Amino acid sequence: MRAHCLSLSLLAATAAAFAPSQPIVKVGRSSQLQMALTLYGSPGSRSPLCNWAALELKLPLQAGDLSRNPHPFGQIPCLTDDNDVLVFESGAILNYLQSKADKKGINDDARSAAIASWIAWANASLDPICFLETPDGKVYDTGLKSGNRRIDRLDQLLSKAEFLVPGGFSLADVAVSSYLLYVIQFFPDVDLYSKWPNVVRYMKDCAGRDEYAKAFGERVQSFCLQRLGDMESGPGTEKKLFGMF
Ligand SMILES: N[C@@H](CCC(=O)N[C@@H](CS)C(=O)NCC(=O)O)C(=O)O
Repeated sequence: MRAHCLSLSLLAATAAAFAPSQPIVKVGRSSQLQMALTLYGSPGSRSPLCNWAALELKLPLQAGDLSRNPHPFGQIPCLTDDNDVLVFESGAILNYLQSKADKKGINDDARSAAIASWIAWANASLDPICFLETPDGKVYDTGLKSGNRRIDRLDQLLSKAEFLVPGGFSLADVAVSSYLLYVIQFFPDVDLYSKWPNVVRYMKDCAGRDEYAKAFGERVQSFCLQRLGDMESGPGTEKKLFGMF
């Protein structure tokens, strides 16, 4: 998802159907000085993954007024903090939130380095595998319908560990699982289980978290868990995308 936006692509209808029914965070007054973490984003885009990260780290986020989005290219998500901090690119936002949390807690360089590496991998390597684009940036398919040696390796790693970084769930998992979970929302017929059962187990563990539901909405969570469960049960048990609404 480098240049494209899930909500603005040919998948717009699907994204809208999955938008959380409740606002995730309180909308800040645009005239106020932004003295807190402020996220410019919208449901149906990739910005909920930043909400998910903040919820996991227990960092309060307020929603910014999109008409004042300071992103240099006018994109979302974009984050500001304490007036003079501006962060754009979802991966950079996750890293910034992690660094805020690290300042408050026990700092573990090895864990922070691993988290930053997985966040970069999700954006630079996993995204182009998950979302195949036309030259003008429209998503037309997912690379997860066929075999992929990177995902084979991911599956192998997840056969030996519950989450990506030793020490438990982290923003590495927010970054990586968000992309994988977007794939099944936008391409619900894709079967991941026959090739990558450990990845499917991992996706279920990530999507099952309360913070995932708070960020993406309970309907998204239920759909993902149902779809992943269907994959495990075998072909022919798939639910139609809108069957649950
Ligand atoms: N690589 C960027 C991609 C940002 C992006 O493509 N955002 C989309 C929404 S998901 C957007 O703002 N599209 C409108 C535009 O590009 O003008 C990131 O990870 O933050």
